[in-house]
Amino acid sequence: MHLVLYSFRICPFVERTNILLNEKNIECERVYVDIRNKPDWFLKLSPLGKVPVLSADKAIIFESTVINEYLDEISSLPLLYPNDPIQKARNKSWIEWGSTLVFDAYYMTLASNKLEFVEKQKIVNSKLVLLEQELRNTPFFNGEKFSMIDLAYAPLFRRFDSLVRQFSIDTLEQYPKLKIWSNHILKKESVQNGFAHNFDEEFYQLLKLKGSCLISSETKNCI
Ligand SMILES: N[C@@H](CCC(=O)N[C@@H](CS)C(=O)NCC(=O)O)C(=O)O
Repeated sequence: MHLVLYSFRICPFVERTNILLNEKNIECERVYVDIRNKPDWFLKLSPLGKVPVLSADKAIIFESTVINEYLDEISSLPLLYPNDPIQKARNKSWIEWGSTLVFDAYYMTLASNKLEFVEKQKIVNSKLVLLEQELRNTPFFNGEKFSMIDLAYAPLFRRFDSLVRQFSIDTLEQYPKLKIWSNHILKKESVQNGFAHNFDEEFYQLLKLKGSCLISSETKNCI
């Protein structure tokens, strides 16, 4: 099967699929798309005009969760969801929920002034409190085994990690179980190789481009 992943270098949803491809040792060609200036051929290919899009022998599949479930099913065992239907459904629920948190965190980092940053930070924190309650003191969400839900949260945790490294903002400071979870996820090779090799720099440039108060000199006191 010939797989092509239409990608963007710093997209959390593409990164989810990158990690799955690494975890399952699946070969896949990459085509990078300028999503700020989408070419016509891409708009014809992608029904939502978004990445990631997977072409599997020219069949087009979109939405990162759907792409990942498909790749999980066609690749070697073990499957990346728990077998138990209720656990599986709960994992899916929290993956969907996590997708909205990715956007909340993104809007927080793009805040153009301190007031806005604090407002968005409150939204993120209100969600992290809930997520912390879902965790046990295990390396991964379902226990010892890395699964789909762990890779789905990796891009969020990688961005939080970058905020610590570059701006000394520790979003997970008050959430010990989330910290344990994040550390275990980010330690994995399949995860590390799912991000651009210069991720921190790319993330910085994105914030700069978008006018984040974390970068602009006059509002360096954003936090
Ligand atoms: N729900 C989608 C979200 C994908 C998404 O938002 N991709 C962004 C890049 S990270 C995109 O392509 N944005 C272009 C646009 O919205 O016009 C998924 O999980 O695949």
